[in-house]
Amino acid sequence: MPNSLPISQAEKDRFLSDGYIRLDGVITEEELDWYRVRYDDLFSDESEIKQLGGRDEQGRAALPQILEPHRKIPELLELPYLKRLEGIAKFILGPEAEFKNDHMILKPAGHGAATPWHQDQAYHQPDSTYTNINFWLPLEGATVDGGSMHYVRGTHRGTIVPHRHLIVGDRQSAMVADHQNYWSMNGEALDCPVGSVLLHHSYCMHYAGPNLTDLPRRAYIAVFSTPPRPLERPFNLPWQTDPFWPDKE
Ligand SMILES: O=C(O)CCC(=O)C(=O)O
Repeated sequence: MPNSLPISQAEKDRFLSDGYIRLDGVITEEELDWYRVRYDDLFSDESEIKQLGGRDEQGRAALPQILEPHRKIPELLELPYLKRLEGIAKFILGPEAEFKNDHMILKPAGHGAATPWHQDQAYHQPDSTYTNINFWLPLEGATVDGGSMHYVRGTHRGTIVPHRHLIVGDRQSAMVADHQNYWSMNGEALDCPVGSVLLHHSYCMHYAGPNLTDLPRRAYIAVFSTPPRPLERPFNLPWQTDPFWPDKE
């Protein structure tokens, strides 16, 4: 892997203008192999898994997730891949950008469900504005049929739209933005070849399709951010305090 950052000025400008981008040649096969082994180890421990998408009619986990894998495997933070991401994050957001957290979302072969359209900002504390970049790495690459990501251009420059929980009353379940069809009509789907990574801004509206292939889609997501900027008037994000919102209205 060359020492120079795998991002050009033109790619940075496109990220700032669109709110998302694909970068190629960010991780080697050898590094991916390291992740693949740890990934499967973590998912073999049922007690670590959170259910982002509940279970399907056959009782299978639709969207299993591991939160903060670096707490289980601290070496993750020392890997050259994460150092590379840190360099990219600083290049885009400035020297204050640093690692914030990570998670893993598995879409099991053949039945991994869609991750609904949402903004990551819907999960964040309402008293601050966050500028985060999610680095979305599918360990064997991802096609659109295999559950790759979709984005709506320019949405990172807007505000937080209303959200609710995918499963009413279940705080573990995914956030779902209002008007899913509208976002689908305006979204762009991106393939992500092996070794590439997709980046999106925390206000960017995004979605990942169901996994229709016979291979699992194993995504490792690392988040980098600048310090949150406190707001004089906090947002009101009722779904954060009331998992039944807006069904009780
Ligand atoms: O991997 C997925 O299915 C969704 C990822 C996502 O929503 C994110 O990285 O913010």
